[in-house]
Amino acid sequence: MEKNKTICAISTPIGNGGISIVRMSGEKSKEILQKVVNLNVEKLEARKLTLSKIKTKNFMEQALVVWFKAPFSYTGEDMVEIQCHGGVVIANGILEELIDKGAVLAEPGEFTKRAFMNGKISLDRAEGVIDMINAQSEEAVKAGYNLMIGKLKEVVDEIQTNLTTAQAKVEVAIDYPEEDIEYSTAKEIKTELEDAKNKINNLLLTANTGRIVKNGINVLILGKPNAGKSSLLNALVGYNRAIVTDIAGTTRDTVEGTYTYKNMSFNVIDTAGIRDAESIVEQIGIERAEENVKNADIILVVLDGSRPIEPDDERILKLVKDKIVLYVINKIDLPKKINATFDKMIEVSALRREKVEKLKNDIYDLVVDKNMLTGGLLITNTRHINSLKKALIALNSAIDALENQVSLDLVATDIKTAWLALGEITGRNSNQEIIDTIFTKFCLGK
Ligand SMILES: Nc1nc2c(ncn2[C@@H]2O[C@H](COP(=O)(O)OP(=O)(O)OP(=O)(O)O)[C@@H](O)[C@H]2O)c(=O)[nH]1
Ligand SMILES: [Mg+2]
Repeated sequence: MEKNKTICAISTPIGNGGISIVRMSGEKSKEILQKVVNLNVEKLEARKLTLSKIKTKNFMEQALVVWFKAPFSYTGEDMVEIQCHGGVVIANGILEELIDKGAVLAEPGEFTKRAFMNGKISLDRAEGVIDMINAQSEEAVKAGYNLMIGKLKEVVDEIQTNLTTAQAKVEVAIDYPEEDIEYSTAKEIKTELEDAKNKINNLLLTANTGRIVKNGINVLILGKPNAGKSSLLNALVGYNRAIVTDIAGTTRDTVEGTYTYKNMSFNVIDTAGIRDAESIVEQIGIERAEENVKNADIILVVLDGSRPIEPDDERILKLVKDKIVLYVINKIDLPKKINATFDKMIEVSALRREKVEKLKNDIYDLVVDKNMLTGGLLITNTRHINSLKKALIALNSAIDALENQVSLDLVATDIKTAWLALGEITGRNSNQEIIDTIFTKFCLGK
């Protein structure tokens, strides 16, 4: 990224629509705008839409233009937005014109990256922006919003204040080495550190819910051939996603589909029926099915209700122990022959789409901790989890050193380490590589 270049990009999706927005940010925004409009840009009031003709190499357009004066813009720089008629040709033509007049095409996420670089938003808040855009469910939007408006930053700043307070007390004690650290001072330091620790632990408690809110809940379907797994996938996603036949061994590879239920997103994975495979292709499919077990948040073990439990079923029952499992007795429209009951089970007919809503509700209840979905802050990002854990380890070590009166220098070092780990979250002290990786996940024009 060249900081002083003026960048531009189309911020709306490419395609036909009512309006497209072309954005520009940097020192030369206004100067470049002047070259494409037929009004005097010096007379433009900041943040006010004005209708103007736009002249490009090959066509004229009429559009709304707005300029933002630094630092009162998204990026913190002078910015221009051109709201033109939707359509690939118009937006591209205007973009090319801006480039021709001196702007350069922005990299993905560069507007937000500049906002971060110019101190407009912290790194975690920028990540909230990506999460909002990529959200697959309303719960994911809520989580992204909280991050974007700075709820995590607020807590992280508070924890860092705890640490700074503790650190100041440690430093004073270090400066007077001839006296033993007073009991009351040690206690005050410990209180700050414990307070910080509690806040971190509370954040980490939300991480599992945060993960499933952001990425969706992984629902894995396992069962012997012909149990009706693919039919169940189709019933859940609401259309014929997977091929269904009465030939055992129809599904060879994993097939994925998604649905939303109660504002959460669910990723369903249908797999090859598990049995002693006849072909190598089927065998590989079965191995894939088995590999998916560890990433599943819940496993639906599909059993054919019109047949007794068979050795192939038994193999699956062994595979899923230690996981959250819902036993789905399928084909209840046929005479019941199955001779087993399970703690968590549901009877359905995938073919007739019967009890599908109840199934969705059971899945939801088994996986989602509703107390966590009260609109509060959730930790949704592995990067944040890692930094919090790093800070926690350092804090435990600091508390340990303090309690055992090891050395105050050690306490100070540990507190510093914790402080730095937390600073990675907000970007107070993140390295450039991490920052670059975060922003490349953005889309163009944001
Ligand atoms: N009567 C009845 N038949 C069903 C039901 N669900 C599935 N079937 C039938 O069972 C057969 C197998 O269904 P699939 O969904 O392909 O089964 P599968 O478990 O995916 O099978 P593989 O991919 O071979 O492992 C098909 O003929 C389906 O129509 C049901 O609820 N009732
Ligand atoms: Mg199948």
